[in-house]
Amino acid sequence: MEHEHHVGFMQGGMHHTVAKGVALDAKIDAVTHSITLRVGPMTLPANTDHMKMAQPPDLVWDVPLGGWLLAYHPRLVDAAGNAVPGTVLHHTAFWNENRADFLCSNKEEHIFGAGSEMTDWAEIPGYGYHVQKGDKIRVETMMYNPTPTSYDKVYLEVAIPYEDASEAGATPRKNVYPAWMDVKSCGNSGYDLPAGKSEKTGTVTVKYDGVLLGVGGHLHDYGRQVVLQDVSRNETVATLDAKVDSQGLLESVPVRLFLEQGGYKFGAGDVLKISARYENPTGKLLRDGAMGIAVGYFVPVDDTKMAGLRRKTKPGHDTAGMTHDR
Ligand SMILES: [Cu+2]
Repeated sequence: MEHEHHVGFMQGGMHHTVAKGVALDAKIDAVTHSITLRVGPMTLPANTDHMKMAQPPDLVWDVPLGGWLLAYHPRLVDAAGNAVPGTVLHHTAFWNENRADFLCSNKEEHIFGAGSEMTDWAEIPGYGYHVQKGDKIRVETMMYNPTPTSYDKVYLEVAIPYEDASEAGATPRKNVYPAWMDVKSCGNSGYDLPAGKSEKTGTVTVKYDGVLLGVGGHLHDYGRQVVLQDVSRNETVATLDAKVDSQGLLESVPVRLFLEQGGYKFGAGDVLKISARYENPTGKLLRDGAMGIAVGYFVPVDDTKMAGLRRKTKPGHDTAGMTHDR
């Protein structure tokens, strides 16, 4: 099987210094049915951008059970357990190396992501992301520190409630597939952010009938708005206006749910258009400074069609701590 370079969410084309001693630890609490992944420790000097910061290597989590991952609750803490502001997380991205993305088969299935806004992915009752025991989840994390305070021994923790299908009394969930609808279409997500106002648009084509349960957005600092449209139906699915602070730094992007209407219907062949608006007040082009992604959960009408997205683990990707220099 030929080796393909995976198209990274964020590190494609970049050459970062790799931070030493950063490991991935997984703790499973069988009583509360929650797994906590912990990436660290990381040293974050004050006033350091993401290009200059030494970055954690890609780390791989071996899923210890078959069943469903239900939610993702990220937070940043120091060695003493004190909260560290989310603003130092440039972003983290989880990828299932055993599956292809349903919108962009050149990419691995991107199951979770968060940036400075520390998006909490809440559980949607009745639904979950299906995993098989031994699935390899690659965790990419990029840090920065725009604040005047240095942070030492920082850990990124992500709590993941789960349902173990092998347990007596386990409640099967309906499968959801994370949908990353990107202004870069199926290419690398990052792009150069020009000074001033700018807008970028891209399209992706849905290949399956199904519904979108809801949609949120992923932007970087100075991002203002994400719009998702179904061009084939001439409809606007959602317009998401970001909350930013007085400097234009990103605080949050809202989430729109379509649960009450049974989800927003997509048909196989529908072309989706994504637009991201930015207002960069710095007066300079920020290299690889922007992303614009509408993110939602997709539920196909016929789940059996999604089995074709499973693939064998690529050779050379089974070692925690390996880095990808592209
Ligand atoms: Cu990003």
